[in-house]
Amino acid sequence: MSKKMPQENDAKSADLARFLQDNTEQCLTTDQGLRINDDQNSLKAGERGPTLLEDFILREKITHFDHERIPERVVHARGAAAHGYFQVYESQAHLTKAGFLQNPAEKTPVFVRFSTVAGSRGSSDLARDVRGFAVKFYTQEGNYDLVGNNMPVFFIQDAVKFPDLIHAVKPEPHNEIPQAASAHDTFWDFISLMPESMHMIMWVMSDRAIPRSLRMMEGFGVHTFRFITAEGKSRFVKFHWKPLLGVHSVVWNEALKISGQDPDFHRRDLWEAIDNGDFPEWEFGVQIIEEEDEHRFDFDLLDATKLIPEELAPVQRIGKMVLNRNPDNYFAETEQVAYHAGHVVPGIDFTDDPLLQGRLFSYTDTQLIRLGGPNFHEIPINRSVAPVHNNQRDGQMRQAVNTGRVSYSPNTLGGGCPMQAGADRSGFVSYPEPINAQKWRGKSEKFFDHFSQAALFFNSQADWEQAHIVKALQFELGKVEAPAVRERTVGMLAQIDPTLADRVAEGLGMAVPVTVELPLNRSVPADANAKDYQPKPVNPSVGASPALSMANKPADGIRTRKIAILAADGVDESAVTAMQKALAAAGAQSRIVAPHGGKLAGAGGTFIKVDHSLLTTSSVMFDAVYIPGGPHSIAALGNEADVLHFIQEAYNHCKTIAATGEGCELVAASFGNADRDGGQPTAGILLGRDAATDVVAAHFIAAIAQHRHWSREMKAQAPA
Ligand code: HDE
Repeated sequence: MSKKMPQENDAKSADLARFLQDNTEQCLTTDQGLRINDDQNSLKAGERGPTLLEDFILREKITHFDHERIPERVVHARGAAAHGYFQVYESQAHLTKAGFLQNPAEKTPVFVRFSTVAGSRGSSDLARDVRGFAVKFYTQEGNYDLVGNNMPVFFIQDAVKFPDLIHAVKPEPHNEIPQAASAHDTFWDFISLMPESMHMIMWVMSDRAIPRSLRMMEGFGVHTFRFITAEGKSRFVKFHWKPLLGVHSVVWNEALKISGQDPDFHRRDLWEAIDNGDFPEWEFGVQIIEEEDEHRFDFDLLDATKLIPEELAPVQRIGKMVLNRNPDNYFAETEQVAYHAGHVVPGIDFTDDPLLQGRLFSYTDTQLIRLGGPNFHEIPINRSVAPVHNNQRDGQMRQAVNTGRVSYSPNTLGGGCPMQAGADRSGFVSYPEPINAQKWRGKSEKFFDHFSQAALFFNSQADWEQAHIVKALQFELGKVEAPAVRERTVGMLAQIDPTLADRVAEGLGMAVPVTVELPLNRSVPADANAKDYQPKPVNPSVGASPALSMANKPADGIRTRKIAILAADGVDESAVTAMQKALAAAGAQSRIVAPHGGKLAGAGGTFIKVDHSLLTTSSVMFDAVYIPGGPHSIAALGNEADVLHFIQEAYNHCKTIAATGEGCELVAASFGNADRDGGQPTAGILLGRDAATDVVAAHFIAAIAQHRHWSREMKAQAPA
């Protein structure tokens, strides 16, 4: 009998149980099941002798190791994923025949992978970047992949520009610098020549590109898709994911520091939340556009650089997704999962969006190089729960042992199997969209309104959000060395909003160019049949869309937020306990941060476990800070430069800071008279010198729920 390791034995559960009972059976073996006697020494000629080529055990082990890496994804290489389920609230039969959207009692398993786009597999989670939000639904009708992003639009309108975009943003080819960053010449050179990218540029320069947590991001299908009913009626649909924890971001200075402190910040946050039973949840939303309204808008529904403002087509929340299980093995699941924009089920169909159409080719092609052959659908994470029957055979790493001699259709020798389902047995039927057109290389006129929705986005942001966009552009363009690239980009920004361009130019110490050099690719003669449309100025009717601002997302309590409690020996332990209790009751997590690890001796003689020494963490790892009293504790903390920096940095990042007892003196020592701002209390600073801890805790919790206190940002700041 073979002596496989239990985890490799996925079929025979009785064998597995027996193996688990009897640990002595778990001997180390070769891949052929041969028991290994000695795994510490290679086979040698004599005590000091040369290693023998004969050592097949050594060779098997090293050979496997040499082949352990596969090509990383060309984009979205860095990711983190989780298992969960999706449930529809009520039948959507009036919109689509998709099986997983019919029955509220049915839970459809999902596997969701979040990612950054530009960085390599080992890059930081906190890069300024769009995040991938890819959901694989394992439905009874086959796998459905909604391969989206955390931003509702994209840089380019046509798939043919994708390799150019990615080449431009990736590290520059001569020196492979910079890693996971768009702040360099080639990216902005490309962008400055692509006016269609301006709307997406507003999004990636906003704080949406530096989320507080993957659990606090929206998700979007980006393209317009179709829903098809059982009667064959088609409607246009845009897909949304709305996180129940709200939509929150960090600030750029914080992102830079988190990248050093914990490059796995998002990955760890997702893992720990699921491990703690704080399961991330999103509602699934749809915007529906009737077929007859296709041309109702100023923009083209097929243009992926445009969104449909929620004020024009409300997002209907039709179901919920819960992520409740971490992967068992990163490589087997998160790395080997293969999403594809073309994995659809009956009831969901494509539109002619030229970006989407190109994606339908790309995803299978990329899996072939990444996963090594055409059988990647047999890797456990990619397997459909619906039975698979077809005449595909053979190929690299084929797992299925197909029996019989028939591998073609039509056949009689195999009883005609597998048979075509036909539409009446829910076989997939493409929507019969009528097409009567000339071939050409070009786009419709509405695609050329590049600036109106960029202006819509900018106009819809709160003051602090606009300020962050301006700063981000100053940072990115400040890293650009070629003056002409900076000028062209600022000229492009002036097309969106002259005040935006002025503010960015001021920070760069340059003037806004009076005329914008037209992008090079526009000077190329158009296809003989195509019309030569030019970029249009901002549509004067553009207003604001409140749904686009994070400031308008509903407040959502402090569930899963992380709060630092700064303490040293002699801390007032009753204050610590009262605060910990209040925070835990609100669903938050508190951590004791102290000058040393191990335990603290409280003023009353009890010991408190330290979670982090000051060396191993910093304020950027937390959402808020509490400083309890205790004269000895405060005296000790006051001697630590790291403590003062911790408090100042939390202040500068607009986080909530609370103190009780002598803790208030430490806050004052950190940045002067911080609780007063022109006689008014400073937002988010709660000092309760003589107040009961639970009273301070109630205010603290309410203040943390606001996420950040942006009014502080406009004031002069201590250096962080
Ligand atoms: Fe992708 N994209 N993409 N993309 N994409 C890939 O497929 C591609 C686009 C998105 O966690 C690749 O398996 C082209 C838009 C996500 O595994 C590749 C174009 C959107 C992920 C590919 C686009 C996305 C990918 C690389 C322009 C948002 C990660 C590895 C037409 C709607 C999925 C892979 C995961 C991954 C091609 C544009 C989302 C090369 C050609 C727009 C979330 O096939």
